Amino acid sequence: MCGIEKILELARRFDIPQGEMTAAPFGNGHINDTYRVVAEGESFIFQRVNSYVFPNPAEVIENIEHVTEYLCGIIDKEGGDPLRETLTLVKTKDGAYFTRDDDGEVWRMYLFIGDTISYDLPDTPALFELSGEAFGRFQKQMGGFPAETLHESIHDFHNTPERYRQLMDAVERNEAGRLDEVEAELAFCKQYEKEVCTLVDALKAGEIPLRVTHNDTKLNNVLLDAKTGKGVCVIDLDTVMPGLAAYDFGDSIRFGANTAEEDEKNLEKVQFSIPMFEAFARGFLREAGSTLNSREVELLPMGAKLMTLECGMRFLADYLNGDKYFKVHRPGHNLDRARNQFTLVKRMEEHWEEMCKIVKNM
Ligand code: ADP
Ligand code: GN1
Ligand code: MG
Repeated sequence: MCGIEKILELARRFDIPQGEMTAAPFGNGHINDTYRVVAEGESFIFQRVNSYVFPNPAEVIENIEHVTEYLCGIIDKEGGDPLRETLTLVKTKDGAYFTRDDDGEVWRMYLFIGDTISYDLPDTPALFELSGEAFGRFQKQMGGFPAETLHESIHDFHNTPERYRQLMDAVERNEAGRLDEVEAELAFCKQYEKEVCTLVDALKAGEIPLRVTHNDTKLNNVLLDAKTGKGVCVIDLDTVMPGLAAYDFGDSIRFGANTAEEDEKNLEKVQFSIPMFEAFARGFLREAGSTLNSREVELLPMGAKLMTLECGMRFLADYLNGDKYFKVHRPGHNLDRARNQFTLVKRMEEHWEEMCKIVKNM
């Protein structure tokens, strides 16, 4: 993290009121450094893009520029408010969409979307249904976007067999010397060596199409209206890339149908909530359902299972690599997260028939 003085100096390069200005850390993201800047009473989100995670931050911002411009047009046509319903990048005084600090790190700014809440646990199925609607709508709105114009901001981001391979690489290297602690977790992952290929195999076989997807659809990446709870804006567009519908559906379920937070250490609290699953599926399919084929719908529960397993494998690999990717706030944080995700996979398996039936009946 940088000192506040330095952040204010960087923020002043942007085309915002230049009088009294404050900055404070904001939100619970695992990747970027996020601050709320208040300039003469007007709020902005100011972020240092994580250059370890995104080796080419300029390309990430170019993607966001194109995606938000496109969404702006769609929202306008639908009679909505583009300044509230999608992110708006703020330009620097020189007309650029980002600036670099002395270390070469990239900083960008967005309009702050006020009177909204982002949750780390959904309060009720009704609220989670609204989040499902928001991500389903995002997928529908992006339906006509020329996918080939997007940079692949992280190569093989949700390629689950590749994530499995990266975990095995991390095991091989044992960089942080932590391998002895994770025997049980590794044995758990190895049971899924074949199953991790299910979604990419369905894509290769032509059963399901590549779409423009968000790829990071956790609940705190959608802003909900503070009064009505309605989904206002899908944020965190760094990973918008070609992907599968099951990725977006699955990642939301991974986060929101867990009865505990993602890093809860008491694994008895980690249960799979069928009412949450059902509510999200209803909201998501209400918006995106008409654009999905029957095999895509059928594979949504598999998306939930594989995104949860994959995220657990990513946390575990990062633990073995010495916590370089995800921000950690305590020793063993990534291992706690991995154990939590693997417990959730087990819980999903206990509810598997029910999950498939719910989706089928929709
Ligand atoms: P990360 O990639 O680290 O998760 P995000 O872009 O998701 O970073 O931002 C972190 C948090 O900041 C979000 O969860 C949300 O609470 C808040 N946030 C981000 N953008 C905005 C915005 N434009 N308006 C209001 N809050 C925002
Ligand atoms: C990261 O950026 P954030 O905190 O919304 C990660 C996701 C993981 C998630 C786990 C770019 O999401 O892929 O699922 O943490 N984002 C990136 O909480 O790797
Ligand atoms: Mg985020």
